[in-house]
Amino acid sequence: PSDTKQEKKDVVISGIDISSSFSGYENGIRHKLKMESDDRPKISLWGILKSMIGKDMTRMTLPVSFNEPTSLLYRCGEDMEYVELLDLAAERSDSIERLMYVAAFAASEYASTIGRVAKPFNPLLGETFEYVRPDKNYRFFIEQVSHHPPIGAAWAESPNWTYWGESHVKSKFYGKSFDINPLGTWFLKLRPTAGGKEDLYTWKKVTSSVVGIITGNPTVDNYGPMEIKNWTTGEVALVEFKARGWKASSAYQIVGKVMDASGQVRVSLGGRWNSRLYARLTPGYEAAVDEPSTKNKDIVHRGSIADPSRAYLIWQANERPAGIPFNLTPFVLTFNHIDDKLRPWIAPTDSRLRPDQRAMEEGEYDFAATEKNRLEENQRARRRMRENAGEEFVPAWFTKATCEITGEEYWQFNGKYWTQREKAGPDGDYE
Ligand code: CLR
Repeated sequence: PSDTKQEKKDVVISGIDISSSFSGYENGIRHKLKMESDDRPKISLWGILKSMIGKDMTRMTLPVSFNEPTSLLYRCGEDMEYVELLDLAAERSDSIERLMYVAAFAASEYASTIGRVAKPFNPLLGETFEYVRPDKNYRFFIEQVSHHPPIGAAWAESPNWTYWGESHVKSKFYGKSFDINPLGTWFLKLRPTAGGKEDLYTWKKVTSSVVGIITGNPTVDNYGPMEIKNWTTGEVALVEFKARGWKASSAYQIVGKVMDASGQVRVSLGGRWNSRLYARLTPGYEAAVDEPSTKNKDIVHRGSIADPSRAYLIWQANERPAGIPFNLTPFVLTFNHIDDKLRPWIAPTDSRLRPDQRAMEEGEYDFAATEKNRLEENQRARRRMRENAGEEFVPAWFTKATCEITGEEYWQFNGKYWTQREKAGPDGDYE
């Protein structure tokens, strides 16, 4: 299924060595789904939704044709699409430049929301998803730790950084729009390759919203302020996602600034979350940063931003080839891939083993619907059994902890997933 062999990189380990988790991924990623196109029935969203005003997404029963073959666990894993920005950040010796790339990373995940007005599957309690990229030297892991409300605890690692947080969204259908409010805080520990202190950054995700439901032109918009703070240095980046509004020109727009610990602006940011982001050195003042008219506008900048007279391209969205079923991105379609090498390594709780999501991506919508019902019935039965026995669900791989630096709660990964995986070996004998 794949032509790109993923070779182990010669990694210089400044932090964690994750290469022991590469087993199973030898065949590389897949580049397409089995199915050529999704011939889902086109039903009006408003026709179905109009009776559900005031409801949240988890309480809505929608025909499976409104689903896409992803889940909220996969949607969180999509944060990994542009992790190169974190490696770029770690390589910068100036903390303002590091923060600039971290802000670009925090904004980059929204590019994948374009053209994806579809409901991801709701993960089952205790469902897990692991995703390892030996070619990019990172590993990602997430566990569904609560069902109502739906909460996923995520933990990703690479030698230069650790990224973790709670994927917890509150959603509500208001009639005019369908709003999704992320509640959790995201943490990033960066280990600058030049040495020195580790940086700890935190931020919260912005609001996502499906607009244009009534007019029959549903679109995902992402809007609101995002504050990315470096707790080690006191520096802050403010990034504003502009709401779509009436004018086409404000669609997808981002404006922002990176400030030093005394609040002085050092770098101005601008661009669009669906295409490109630019930065300009603006010591002591703020300036609008827009797409330059030069022919070099597509070359991503990888050095220091030294020249205040020009804007540098710091992030560019990946291509979205037309014709991928469900409008998926080439990145997310690699998630549900499983082959004979990988199968024996993954946990029995891994999302790749969900028959309903598998059926969905293969276009067997009726089977997907009956399997989804069966799994959810089983989940309800397990919950009743727990209740009768007076037990509570305990996540296998995470525990609640409080961050000493920010004072906020987070899900601490116990790390055992990867050691268990290694111990179990290719026979896949988890406890
Ligand atoms: C946005 C980026 C965040 C993580 C995240 C969480 C929930 C996702 C949201 C993202 C994108 C929009 C989303 C939402 C859940 C439901 C909603 C997929 C990925 C869709 C568009 C709602 C469709 C509703 C109907 C078909 C009724 O980091």
